Amino acid sequence: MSASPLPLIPLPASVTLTEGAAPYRPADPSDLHLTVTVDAAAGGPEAYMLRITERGIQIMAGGPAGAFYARQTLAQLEHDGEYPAVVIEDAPRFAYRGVMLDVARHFQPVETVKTYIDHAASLKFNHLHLHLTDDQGWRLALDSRPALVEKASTTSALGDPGGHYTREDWTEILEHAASRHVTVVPEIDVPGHTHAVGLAYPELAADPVISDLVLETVETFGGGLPLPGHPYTGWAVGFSSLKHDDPEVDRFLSDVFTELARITPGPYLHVGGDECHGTDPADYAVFLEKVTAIVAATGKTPVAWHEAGAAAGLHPATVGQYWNYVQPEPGQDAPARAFGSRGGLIMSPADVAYLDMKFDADSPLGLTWAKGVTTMQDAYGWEPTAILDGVDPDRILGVEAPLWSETARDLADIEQLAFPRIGAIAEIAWSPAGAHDAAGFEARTAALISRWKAAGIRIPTP
Ligand code: TNX
Repeated sequence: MSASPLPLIPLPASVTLTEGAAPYRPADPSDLHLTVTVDAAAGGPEAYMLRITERGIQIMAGGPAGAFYARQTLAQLEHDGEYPAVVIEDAPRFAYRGVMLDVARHFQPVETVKTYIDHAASLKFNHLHLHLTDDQGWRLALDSRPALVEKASTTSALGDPGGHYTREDWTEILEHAASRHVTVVPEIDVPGHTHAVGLAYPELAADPVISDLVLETVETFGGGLPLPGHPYTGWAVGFSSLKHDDPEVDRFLSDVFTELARITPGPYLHVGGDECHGTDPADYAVFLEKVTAIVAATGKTPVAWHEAGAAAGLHPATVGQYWNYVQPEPGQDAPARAFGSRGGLIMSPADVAYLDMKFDADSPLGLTWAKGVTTMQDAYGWEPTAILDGVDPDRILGVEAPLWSETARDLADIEQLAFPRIGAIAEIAWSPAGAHDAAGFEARTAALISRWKAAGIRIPTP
């Protein structure tokens, strides 16, 4: 079917309403007469079948994640204590369905991260990428390098207070994510976006490179120029770099990524690699080759922003994360394409998938650099396998919606930027390619918005 009359996002692979059957109304809302069977024969680990009859609810799932997703679907189907009589057979299109939260520009407390995990998991996302370090702060305590949070975590962008996650906080986030079948992908961004590292280890940091882009950003948004040894609270990018050809930097990378691997259960460690405008391309390539080799040696799979694809000797297992546009700018597609023959690609085109772009020109929240305002139609109207010519669709691992936090100070800001566009990315990530249907999606979104609001989620009123 092309459009579901039911308020389901993401749209399941198959929805069949049982003709003539009355909705199911459990006599006792706390007892749904629910049977759950988990059996690999029911499909992949995330697949499920959900059958609702007048007598009760039956779930058959390929694995515990599938049973969890069946319950998310069930929650969207409930209306005034009733459930439609329906048979749903469902499985995801993409294995990697991610959201990203930037907790470096504005630190976010554990509770906020947990709530965002809940929001994402309810839409069947299964990865949370945490951007843990940037020029403005280092947010994860590491035993091997305690000075990082001691000296470089106390402030945020706009001069707001900072913060960091202790090891206990980190465990709490990981456990909460796991309980929602969400894998955490931690990012330590190198060699650029490292002004904060210089607060703790001045000897590792190269001098800031003040480009025209930096001057322009400071002119438009304020925040002043970055000064070595002083916390940076603006949001210019591309001025900082770790040194090259310095054995102390190698030791730093090895300490940081080895410890990160030890405290992270998931398969991926993100090494960043974006916007190194002040770094010589040859030095950049050597750096990315080194850091992806360090990560691979820990047994984890490195992930890097797509610029890193230009480095010929990148570790061959490295996954690329594409963040240029749906129509790639000249020179952006070649490095991204190079991941087709490495670890594959996660697609985050900035003009459609960046939840920190403004949803409306008048809102103080959000940025506009990625082709201005990103509407719901923009967020829904793209095809992840059609962006990079010459990359086999099988090499597209999935989709991720980043939310950078230059303007997002707290959960209310995050929710207003994310909702309802996060639903569009969820559907692109989960639903079959052929099921996409803008009119149906709009109707389903309208139906869900009132529920999201009733659940306390802050959603901008159009
Ligand atoms: C670009 S996209 C960045 C971030 C900014 C973001 C703001 C990418 C890999 N880097 O440093 O926060 O724009 O939208």
